[in-house]
Order: sequence, then C-alpha cells, then structure tokens
Amino acid sequence: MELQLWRTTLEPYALAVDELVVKMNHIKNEFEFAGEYSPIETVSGRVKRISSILEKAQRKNIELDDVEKKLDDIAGVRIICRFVEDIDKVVEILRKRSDMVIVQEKDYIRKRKPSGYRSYHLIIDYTVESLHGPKPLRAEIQVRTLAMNFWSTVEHSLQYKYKGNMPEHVKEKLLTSAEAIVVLDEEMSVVRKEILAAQNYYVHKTQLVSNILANIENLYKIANKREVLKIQEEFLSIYREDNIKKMEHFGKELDIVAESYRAQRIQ
Ligand code: 0O2
Repeated sequence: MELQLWRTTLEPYALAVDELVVKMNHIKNEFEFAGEYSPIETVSGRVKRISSILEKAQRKNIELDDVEKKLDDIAGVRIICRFVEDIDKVVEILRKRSDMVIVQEKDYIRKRKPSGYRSYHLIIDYTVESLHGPKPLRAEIQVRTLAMNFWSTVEHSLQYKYKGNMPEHVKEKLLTSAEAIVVLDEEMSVVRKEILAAQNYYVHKTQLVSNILANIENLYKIANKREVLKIQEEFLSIYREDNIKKMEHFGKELDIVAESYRAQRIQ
C-alpha cells in the first residue's frame, strides 16, 4: 500500500472507534440512569499509529497490503471495570449485541501471558457507513480492571523503553507486581459485594422516600392540612433517624391513610 493512502485507509477505523466509544459509554449511562451499579467504569479508544502498524506488520511478517486483513487491532477500544466480576458482565453484554460479531475471544485473565499481562480481548467484525457505502472492518475490545490496566500501562512503557531487551531484574519485578495485582483484584472482589449491597439499600431507600413524599403531596390536596403537617413532621423525624425498618412501616401506614382518603373522595 502506498504510504500516502494510509490516512484514507485509517479513516473508517477512526469512525469505528468513535462509534464504539459512544456506544460503550451509553451502556454505562443506561445502568446509571436505572440507578444500578455499572460494570463499566471508563471507556477509551484509539486508532493504532501508522508507525506502530508498520512495526507490528514487520514483527509479524505481514505484507503491507494485508495489514487490514491480518491486524485485528487497528481500531482498539478499552473498557475499564472496577472489579474482575464486572469483566464477565461486560463480555455477556457485548455477546448479545446485534451491531457487532465476535470472531475471537482471548481470555488472558484465566490464562495470563508469560509477561504477567491480564486482560480479556474480543476481536469483532464491525461495519461503519461511509460515503462509499458500508465498510466492514475488524476491531479489538480490551476489557480489564483498573488494577490490570495500571500494571499493563507501566509494563507497556517499560517494553517501549527497553525495546525488547528488558533486563531480567525488571522482568522479575513485573512478574511479582503482576502477582500482587491478582491479589489486589481478589481483595477488591470482597469489597464489590459490599458496594452492591450499599447500592441496593440506596435504591430501595430512594424509592421509599419518593413514594412517601408523593403520598404527602397528594394528601395536601385532599386532607386536613393540620393532619398532613403532623404526618410530615413524623416522616421528617423518622428520616433523620435513618431507620429503614421504621421508614418502611411508616410508608405502609401512609399508603393506608392515603387510600382511605381516596375512597372517601370517590363516595
Ligand atoms: P499496542 O502498542 O498496545 O497496540 P496474536 O493473537 O498474538 O497473533 P496480537 O495482536 O499480538 O496477535 O495479539 P495479543 O497478544 O492479544 O495482543 C494484542 C494487544 O494486547 C497488544 O497490542 C497490547 O495492546 C496488548 N498486550 C498483549 N500482550 C501484552 C503484554 O504482555 N503487555 C502489555 N502491556 N500489553 C499486551 P500490540 O500491538 O502488541 O501493542
């Protein structure tokens, strides 16, 4: 391929990266909008630099004309999760999508690389639309935890620094720290359960409070003001106590009061 054509060739890959980043961020937004914990923490993407494409093609003995066919990661998207369990959740979500076809999965988490590298890779077929019609292409989605990402970013820059001649003592340090990252991810998994429990509690409490407030607001329209003020004060004191059981009980009783007022109005 002529070098001046690179820019045109890479254009659809840039579009694919932009689209995929928007879509993955949208998944995160959907979870958050529903008041649920999102397994996606951050999303980023990049088109491989021409120099990196040339270097990888040379390393893998790929003819320049075959680069698009044989390099899977010209378009790359990275999804960062807080916890290891979130990775499986993200992969499940991606497997169900109709706008991409997963052609290969590489699980470097259950089977880490000799360097210590851990991450889950999905190679996908994805189609973008251009002025010349649909353009099918390959892209790579890497899914990893914050901790795995920290390790691989440091290791990547060391690889770059030593250009394939990494000293043994540095390699060893990286292997030891990769081990520490595994332990860190395991420890954090315990915290995840706590976070999810707190999240459920928060959603339940928010729902309870908004039902109570809606009932009080309606009562203002139909019931005796002094009585509603008394109910409101009672609610505020229970709310300040932050006792969920009491609040549930109060909510149920208020439902009955509101229902009896509604029934009276119908008669
Ligand atoms: P860059 O600069 O990040 O783009 P293969 O399946 O082995 O034939 P490939 O493409 O080498 O083909 O697949 P692999 O091994 O799954 O690697 C794809 C990408 O994963 C790499 O792209 C890196 O981004 C990342 N990766 C793989 N191994 C390591 C590792 O040991 N350390 C770090 N830090 N990252 C790794 P590139 O093009 O090699 O690099």
